[in-house]
Amino acid sequence: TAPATTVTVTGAGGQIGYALLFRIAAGAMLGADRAVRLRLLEIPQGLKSAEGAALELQDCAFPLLQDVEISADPRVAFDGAEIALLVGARPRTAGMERADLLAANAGIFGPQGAALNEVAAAGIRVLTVGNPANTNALIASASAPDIPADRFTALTRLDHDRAVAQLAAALDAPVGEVAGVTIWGNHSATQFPDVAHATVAGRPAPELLAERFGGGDAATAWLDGEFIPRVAQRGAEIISVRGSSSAASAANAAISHVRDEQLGTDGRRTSAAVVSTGWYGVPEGLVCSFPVTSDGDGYRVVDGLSLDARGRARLDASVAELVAERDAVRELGVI
Ligand code: NAX
Repeated sequence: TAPATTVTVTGAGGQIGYALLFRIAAGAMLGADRAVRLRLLEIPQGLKSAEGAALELQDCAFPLLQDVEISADPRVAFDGAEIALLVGARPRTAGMERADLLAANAGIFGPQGAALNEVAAAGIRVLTVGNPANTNALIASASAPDIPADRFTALTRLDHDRAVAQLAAALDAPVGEVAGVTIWGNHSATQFPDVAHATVAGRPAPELLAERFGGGDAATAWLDGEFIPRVAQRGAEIISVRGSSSAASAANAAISHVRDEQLGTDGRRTSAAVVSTGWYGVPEGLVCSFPVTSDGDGYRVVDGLSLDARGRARLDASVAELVAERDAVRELGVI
């Protein structure tokens, strides 16, 4: 049997952590043949909650779970890590400006990036879930100069899966028949969920939407007026209905993201935020969501998909937000 894989989860005492740990330990992320060693990072006030989760993990007697360690020190929790899920972040509180939020998170993701640089395993891959996810990933990557930038990604898979589900529902099709959806840009309200190259049961989604809504213009009106806002604001919808933010679906998306990155997608396209090297005109260095595939050794951006004027404008608007976030972080002297 292969040696156990060391997986570090930050914010492990939070609600996404609670929805994530048990599935990782059960083999949902790396497969039923890979043992895992869990390292949980929390801040002091979150340690008890992480300890409680660790007790329950023990009670599950997962055959794949080799051990669980908890720490409030990133250099301990990231020691030997092969996969890191950066979930813990500073949430926006009332009256907090964007610059304050970026600064508070820079104070988390900067030191965590530096600790990863120092103590993680050579093959480390890092997924940032904590918001603002794209820019937090950028900060972590910039703070880890010895780790190749393409090892850092941010989660837009939840947005992707939401888009797949909404498209399937609109066309009354099984979700498994939907392929080729893309989330472009920032994991924020400016994101662009794009179905221009999507297919449903092998047929182009734009054609099916035109049939469903009675013409191409009506289909575009639905995309702009209902589909995109629904997907982009689904997080707020969940909060208003559930009373707290998405947790199980976010954990599920994080697991799918890492599983596809580690085990491959068999040519299937998905979405992930990766460090741009200039794809689709997105400035180099920004952590931006793109269409990606994985061969089991990290994500590769699918280049050369066409964007019409409407799509280009939407991507440009989201990229402008990423540039503004990067510039704000630069002004703070963090990157
Ligand atoms: P919770 O508040 O339930 O849990 C966060 C946990 O992180 C807490 O236990 C806290 O003590 C811990 N923490 C805070 N600072 C830390 C640090 N420096 N080191 C280690 N741990 C630290 O939030 P939860 O609902 O679990 O959400 C976690 C993050 O995911 C939030 O930033 C949230 O905005 C983000 N999300 C991102 C999504 C995405 O698609 N990218 C979707 C879901 C979610 O909204």
